[in-house]
Amino acid sequence: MQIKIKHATLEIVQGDITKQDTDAIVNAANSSLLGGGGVDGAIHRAAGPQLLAECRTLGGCATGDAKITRGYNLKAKYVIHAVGPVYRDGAHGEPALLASAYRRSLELAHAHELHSIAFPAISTGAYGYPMDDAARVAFATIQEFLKTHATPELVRLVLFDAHALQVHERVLETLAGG
Ligand code: AR6
Repeated sequence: MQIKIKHATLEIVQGDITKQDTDAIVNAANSSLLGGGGVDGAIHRAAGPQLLAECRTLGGCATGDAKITRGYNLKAKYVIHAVGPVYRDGAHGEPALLASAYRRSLELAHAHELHSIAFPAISTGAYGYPMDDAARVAFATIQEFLKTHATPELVRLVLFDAHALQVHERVLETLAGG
C-alpha cells in the first residue's frame, strides 16, 4: 500500500529491513549503538563487523536522536541508527520521543541528499510500544516532514510479519481517507 504526500511516496510493505535497496535503512538501536537483538542484531549481522567498528566511534546516541553510518555489506549505502523510547505507559514522553526518532532520521537522510529510506517499526519489539499507537506517531511524523521537505522522495515502512502490516494498513487507511 502506498500514498502520495506532495511529491513523495510513503509505502508500507511486509519484509526484512536488511534486504532493502533504499539509500538508507534505519536501525531500531539502543543508546549504546553497540548492537543488540531484533532489527539491530539482524542489521549488524548483515552489514558485517565494520559496522560495529564505526558505531564504536560515535559515542552512543540519546533516546529520540539518530546517527548515520555507512552500510558496508548491506545493499543500502547508509544505516541511520535511531533510538526509540522504551514504552512504559505512554505518559512518560514516549510519543514525543518516538516522533523525534523518526524526524531525526528523516533530517539525516535529507542532509545527506538521500532519495529513499526504509524504516522498521521502531520501539514496537523489545521496547514494547503498542503497534497501532506507534504507527500513528510514525505516519504523522513522516507526513509532516514530507510536506515541508523535497527529499527523501520515498519513505518505506518495512513490517516484519502479516499482522504488523495489517495494523499499519488500517492506520494508514484512516489517514489517507481523511
Ligand atoms: N526487518 C524488519 N522488521 C523487523 C526485523 C527485520 N529483520 N526484525 C524484527 N523486526 P526491535 P525496538 C520488527 O525489538 O522495539 C534491540 O535489542 C519487530 O517485529 O528490533 O526498537 C536494540 O538493540 C518489531 O516490530 O526494536 C534495542 O536494545 C520491530 O521490528 C532494542 O532491541 C522493532 O523491534 C530496541 O527495541
